[in-house]
Amino acid sequence: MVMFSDKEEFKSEFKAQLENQLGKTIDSASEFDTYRALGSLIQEKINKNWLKTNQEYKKHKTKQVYYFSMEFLMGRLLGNNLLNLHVLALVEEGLADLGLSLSELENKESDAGLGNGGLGRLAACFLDSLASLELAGHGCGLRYRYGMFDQHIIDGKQVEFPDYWLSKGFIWEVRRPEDSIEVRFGGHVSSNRDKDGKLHFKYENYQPVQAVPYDVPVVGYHNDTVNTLRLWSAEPTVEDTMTKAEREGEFGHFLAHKRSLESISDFLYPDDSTEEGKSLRLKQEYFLVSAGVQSVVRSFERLGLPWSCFPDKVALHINDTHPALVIPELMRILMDEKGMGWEEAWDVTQASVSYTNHTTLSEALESWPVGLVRSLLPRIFMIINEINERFCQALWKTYPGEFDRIADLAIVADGQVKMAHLSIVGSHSINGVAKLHTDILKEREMKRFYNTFPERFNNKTNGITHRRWLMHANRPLSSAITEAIGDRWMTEPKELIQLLKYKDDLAFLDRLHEIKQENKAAFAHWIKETQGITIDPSSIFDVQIKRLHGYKRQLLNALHIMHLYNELKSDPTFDIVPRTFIFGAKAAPSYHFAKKVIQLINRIASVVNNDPDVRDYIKVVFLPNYSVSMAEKMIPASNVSEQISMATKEASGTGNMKLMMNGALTVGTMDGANVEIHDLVGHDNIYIFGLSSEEVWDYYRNGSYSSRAVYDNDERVRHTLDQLIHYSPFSKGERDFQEIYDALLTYNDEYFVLKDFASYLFTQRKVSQDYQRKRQWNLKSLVNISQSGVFSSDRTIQEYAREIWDIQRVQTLK
Ligand code: 26W
Repeated sequence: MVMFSDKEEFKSEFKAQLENQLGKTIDSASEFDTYRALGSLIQEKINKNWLKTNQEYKKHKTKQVYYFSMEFLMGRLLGNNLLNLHVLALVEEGLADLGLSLSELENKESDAGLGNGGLGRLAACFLDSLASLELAGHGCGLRYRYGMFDQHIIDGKQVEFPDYWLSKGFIWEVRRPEDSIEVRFGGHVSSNRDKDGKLHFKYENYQPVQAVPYDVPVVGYHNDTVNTLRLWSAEPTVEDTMTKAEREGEFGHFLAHKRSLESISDFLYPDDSTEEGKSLRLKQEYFLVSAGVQSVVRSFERLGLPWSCFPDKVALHINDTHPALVIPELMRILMDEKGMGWEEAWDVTQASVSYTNHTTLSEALESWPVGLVRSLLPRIFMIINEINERFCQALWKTYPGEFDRIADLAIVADGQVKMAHLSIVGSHSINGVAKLHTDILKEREMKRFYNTFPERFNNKTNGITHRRWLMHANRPLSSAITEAIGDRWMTEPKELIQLLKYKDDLAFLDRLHEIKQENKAAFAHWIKETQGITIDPSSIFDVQIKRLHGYKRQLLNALHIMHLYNELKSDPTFDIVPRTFIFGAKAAPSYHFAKKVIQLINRIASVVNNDPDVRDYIKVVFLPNYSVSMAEKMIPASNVSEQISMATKEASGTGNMKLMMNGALTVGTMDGANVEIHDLVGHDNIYIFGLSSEEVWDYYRNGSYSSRAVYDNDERVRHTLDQLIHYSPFSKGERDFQEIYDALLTYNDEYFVLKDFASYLFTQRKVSQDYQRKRQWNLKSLVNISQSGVFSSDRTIQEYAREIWDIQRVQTLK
């Protein structure tokens, strides 16, 4: 589609938009006005293809994938939409003619921060790849009024503020009240048999809630595909409101009632690793699932096909277990509303649903108390029980007398509904997110399920969209790549491998270096403007950007910086390559230990950055409120990527891929997708350290790890740890970090931080030495960029499309 025939046409349409939509001129409009006008102008253009895409899908009865996720961490959309629509340069130049800067306008958009971290951002990358590959795949999520909390650092500590991202409106969404769906909670279910002996269920006295969809277009790259991200918002139904008002006769009651229903889509739970078991969260999950599945069933019915065709036309994917109620909800609709029998409904459900597991942390495994599920979702509970009964009976046939095994696999046990078990039993495909992670699922965490259903398990190593994370975030690098190898890599990211031709080309390696330096200078400028901190672009930019969690071991990084500080203080001739340590990390508000680590990092920053003896050599910056848009500024400027989780715990990681693609070198453990990065780039182009997964398991098995022994034997460890609690620049004589000290020593260091300390130090020294050998370093960086195409989410999505969803590219759109 040609959007604007040239720059002049864009300029006049843009000016007209400002006048007609906002009643402003270029001179009277604020920057936000111009952002809004530009956004709506682009949205109007998108609409044509949006309609056309939907019509084509309908006409060809194309199989549709619905990606159900409690999180979509979309970030900003303006820049990416312009890129995908092929008008980025034209718009940028047009705006410049009018005295406006596109990047300034982009900064006016609030991040759509509807996710916690990896899982939510993966969902967003997947949507971009689906549309870009002309695949019919849509997102199904919640329209939280408050997204991921806004993090402030006050007195060195994390303080959470609400993220009211909708305050100035979300220009990309379209409210579609005509597609609203009723979702029901509570009440009672009664059953009766008809004259043929068939059971019928009657659901009464329930609380109805209206689910109103807000659709966001998902624009494909240089094609005409526009898919949909459908976000549901909770509202009271009109009838319910009227009867309540009538009955109670008081306005206050009505308002309270309205608020309580709306609260279902009020906020994103800010915890990405511990399952809290709160009833509002269960309401959110069922609300998403019920609205989504009902609306999918509606569209399927419009095709006029028999129900047995449902799995040929629909794939329902669940992003972790949070939307696992898709399984009983589809069963409910097929049986209670469409009159299907159990077996038939079960076959359709199982053939349609597939499930991705994103973590093996036991505290993250969702389970709901039976009493809660029964009272909140009585009919769904009956169906889950029946699924469980039938599953256990089938197990009994295969494994007669094996009570232990059956109890272990049951969906309902010990008064809990186990969502992972429900997801596995109700899906035809179960995947992990990196090779190592999938092996751990098969051989350990889900071993008994794997033995029962080996054909269902498969791996889909994660990926990231190279359009947002390279083409848009790092335009200078992107141009240099295109000058060198042409532009095929943009649609075939594996073509980045062609860059290896330049491994001996000094001029090209220098060019890479210059680009990195320019990005670092721009980032340093941004830090100065926003944080008031001066950082030196000639120092190594070392970044650790991810949620704060014990297993991710930001603490290991922090202890290393304390150690460097001590070395510099005790030996002024200590040979050190200047480094800037940059952190971005949010802690779950209830995760006390993680918050302590944030406080420690901020304490280290204030000590190090203010000490004239060391501040020219090391700097520490903790950037508050890490987000997608901040990541886009940091990643292109990074030299070193910290991926230092305790082996076995990081399912995949995706930040590791973004940083690699932008030429940063990984310091990492053999965990998650680091293993695959290592296998691709080779040992010389990555800095691997620490225990392997096998070694971690060995320690678990023989219980022989003693952090106290490490402390006793390693003077560096002892000195650094003592500084946490004894008088030191870091403790300031207070007990702020006692808990960290205790976790490491009294509680035997759950994540092997001390065990890996020596190896980490050694590796970091090597990093510093290597960084000084510019040519070799640039070569390593080149190898990383060259090999990063494998980690494009286009590759990942092609695998899902072929091996799980059975969908093909929609060529008819061309
Ligand atoms: C119920 C609380 C809760 C919420 C979210 C538990 C667990 C989660 C997610 C599964 C956590 C998560 O985001 N996992 C991350 O998923 C990424 C995408 O697959 C991986 O790259 C990360 O390694 C994994 O930690």
